[in-house]
Amino acid sequence: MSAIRLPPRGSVAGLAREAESLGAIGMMTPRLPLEASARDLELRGGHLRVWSPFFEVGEADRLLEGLWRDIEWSQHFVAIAGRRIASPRLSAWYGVDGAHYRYSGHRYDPLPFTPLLDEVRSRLNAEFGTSFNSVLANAYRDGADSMGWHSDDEPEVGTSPVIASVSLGETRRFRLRHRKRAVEPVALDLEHGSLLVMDGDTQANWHHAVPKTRRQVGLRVNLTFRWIRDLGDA
Ligand SMILES: O=C(O)CCC(=O)C(=O)O
Repeated sequence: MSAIRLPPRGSVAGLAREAESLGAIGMMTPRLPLEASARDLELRGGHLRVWSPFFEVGEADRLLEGLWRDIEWSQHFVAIAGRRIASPRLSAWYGVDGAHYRYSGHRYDPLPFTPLLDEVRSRLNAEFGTSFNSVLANAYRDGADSMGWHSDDEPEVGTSPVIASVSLGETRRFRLRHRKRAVEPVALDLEHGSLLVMDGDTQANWHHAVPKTRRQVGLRVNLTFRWIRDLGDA
């Protein structure tokens, strides 16, 4: 654990705004905690909601340490221009039986949820009335780790998926750009203990990325919870 540079303690700056219901999104109707620090970002053909913080700092520290320790991290591969490239971050795919996930030409079979992942999943499902049954965990070890432009639009997640993204550890910039480049891009700094929910047609209309940074940054763990619709191939 000594190799992990944990984020400084102290409160995570939040944006005070009264939370209100997200309303019906797809088949799910999230209920938001009234005390949340939330802000909405209405995008052209998409919608984001950010809670910063969602987890108070002690809880976020506990999750960061425990997830870094417990998750079976490995390097995934992405296909770029016909070449198989090692993704510059560590990842792991967890889910219920049958929650297979395919991207860049590879099928990932789910590992069973660790207790901590299940704790976070249960918390989100209880807060929002969602049915998240899988999560892609990502570890960005330093500023050289990154994720390129993509959208979470694999057929398994259906149309207009709700993606809940938990960030723990170092703040990293999250960028979005519209598929039609004329639309103004968006950038968010995702802080320790924050939650970003992307819903509506965000995945259909926007790409997102976590670029490399020259800043001296340590570990960031990110969890993107999804609902895999088709569990038929368990
Ligand atoms: O690390 C993040 O904030 C985003 C991760 C992501 O977009 C993905 O893994 O699909």
